[in-house]
Amino acid sequence: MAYDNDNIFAKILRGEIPSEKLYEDADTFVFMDIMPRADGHCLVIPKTPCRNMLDASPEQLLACMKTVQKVSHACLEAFGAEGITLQQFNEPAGGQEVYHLHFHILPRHEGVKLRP
Ligand code: DGP
Repeated sequence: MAYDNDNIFAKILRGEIPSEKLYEDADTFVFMDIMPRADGHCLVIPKTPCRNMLDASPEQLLACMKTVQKVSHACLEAFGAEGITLQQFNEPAGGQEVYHLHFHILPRHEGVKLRP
């Protein structure tokens, strides 16, 4: 499937719409989810165009996963979390709503459910 340059996360990367940035390096960008399902719910995205995991390059996946691990450790400390749930959706049938590859980092506490 084609990549749409006007998706919301592409606009965030270009600075055309604001976001609450948590972390950035040469290859990835991390910002808070606008509809958090847990305290500290954030999104890791590659800086280069990529619709989702199905068309990602190995380099994009590696860069994202390195950042996921780094930011997950930071979330455990910053939010006193006891665990992390990692979510990632692909295509409409897979639950994807924004068509730029992203990984949800959800800090978790024992016995606390994710918000709907
Ligand atoms: P999904 O593609 O199903 O992973 O859902 C997209 C996620 O992106 C959802 O958790 C809400 C979040 N989101 C959508 N629009 C914006 C936005 O403009 N800013 C931010 N920070 N997050 C957004």
